[in-house]
Amino acid sequence: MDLPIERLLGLYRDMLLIRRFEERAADLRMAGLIPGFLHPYIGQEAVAVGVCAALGPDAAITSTHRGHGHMLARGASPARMYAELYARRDGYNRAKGGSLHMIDTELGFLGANGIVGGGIPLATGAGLQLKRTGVPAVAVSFFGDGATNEGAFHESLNLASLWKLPVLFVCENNLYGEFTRQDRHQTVKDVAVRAASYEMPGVIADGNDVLDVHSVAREAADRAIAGEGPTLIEAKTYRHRGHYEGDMGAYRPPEEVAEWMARDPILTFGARLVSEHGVGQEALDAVAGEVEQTLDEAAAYAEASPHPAPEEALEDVYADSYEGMALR
Ligand SMILES: Cc1ncc(C[n+]2csc(CCOP(=O)(O)OP(=O)(O)O)c2C)c(N)n1
Repeated sequence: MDLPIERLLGLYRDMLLIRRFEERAADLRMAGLIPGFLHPYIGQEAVAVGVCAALGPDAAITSTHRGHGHMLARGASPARMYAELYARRDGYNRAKGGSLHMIDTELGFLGANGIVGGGIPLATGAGLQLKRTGVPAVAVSFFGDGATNEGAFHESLNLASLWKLPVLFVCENNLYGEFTRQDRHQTVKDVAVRAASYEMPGVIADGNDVLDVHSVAREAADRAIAGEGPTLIEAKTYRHRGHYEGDMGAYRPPEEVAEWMARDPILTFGARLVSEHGVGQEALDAVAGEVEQTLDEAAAYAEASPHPAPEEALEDVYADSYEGMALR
């Protein structure tokens, strides 16, 4: 798939934005400015960016506990995301979501989710709604290899296949579920083979190659929109850091980490842009400069945002009505 150079640079920029957003968030947390846990997405950027670049404006997306990358790839505001991480009033969810449960429904981003596998049935329901209303778009669920052991994964794939729903099930296989190697929690090596049980295509993508992910996602989305049903995409990738910020990852062999670090999705894509697409190093440096400026402004916005008042904790918690129906 040939993408124009501006789009390729856009993919590079989006991956770098995710990487630097999280590296800076980790520093801000160390400095005591961000409360709570962070589960870094660093190393997996090509998956979110490759998939989201294949989606139209009506797509619905569900995410995981590692959700910053998916949300930024969908085009969310880094400033409002930092404000949410800082637990400030101008954050996406007015400090009630935090890192683990950030939502932007205007972008069709139906939420990061602390429940492993929790987003999979939500995306399936969104796919049902897209099909019922005839909107030519897909619902996408991102999840990890560990989530494919959950009942919700199997129930969702079964119904999505039976009803030919326009859903992309995107498994980011980073080889570990929390601190447990994949071969200690699953009999299968390739999660994609699980698609066979539900008579849907199971496709493996190189999760460190943004263009490969993009073309696999584009094909799956085209099939889904044509009424041919869901696809299970397994993107093989690796997280560079621990399960959460602060986990030193002692359970991973250093050779394995080094091998994957050498295949860093951003460095390899940058090198390809230079060698295969004639992009100058100064153009990549300019993108990096823009990303830093965006994040400087985002952090300043978050810091300037007020803390919510204690009584605001009870706002936006319960619905007063639902589609015209009064609730009690
Ligand atoms: C239903 C449920 N069970 C267990 C947990 C604890 N937990 C949090 S993350 C995680 C591992 C998830 O692994 P995976 O789905 O592969 O995602 P990854 O962390 O690799 O991105 C577990 C078991 C949880 N949050 N929810």
